[in-house]
Amino acid sequence: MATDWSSASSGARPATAGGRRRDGRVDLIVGAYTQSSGGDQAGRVQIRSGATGRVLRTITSATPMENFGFDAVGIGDVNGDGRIDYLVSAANRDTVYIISGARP
Ligand SMILES: [Ca+2]
Repeated sequence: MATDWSSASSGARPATAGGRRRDGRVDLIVGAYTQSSGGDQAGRVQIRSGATGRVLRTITSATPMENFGFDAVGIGDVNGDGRIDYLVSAANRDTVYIISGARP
């Protein structure tokens, strides 16, 4: 199945989110570091289903020019809660976030 990443907005950079679903597919994490819904070029990331491309979760920066999502990747379950966690960089702040896979 081909996935259209144009809906992920500008600066889209997909990577595997880690972990494998029961159907054998892996979800994707898509960083859109120039996306501006939370502030001018604040950036955002989306977790998308590897099976359908459907958005499972969106995390949006509210810090203008942060470029959140420049790098985004699944890093396994680092806090032991059974859910895959994520590492996301914000290029213009020299900051790296570790984000829990648990829903807020
Ligand atoms: Ca976890």
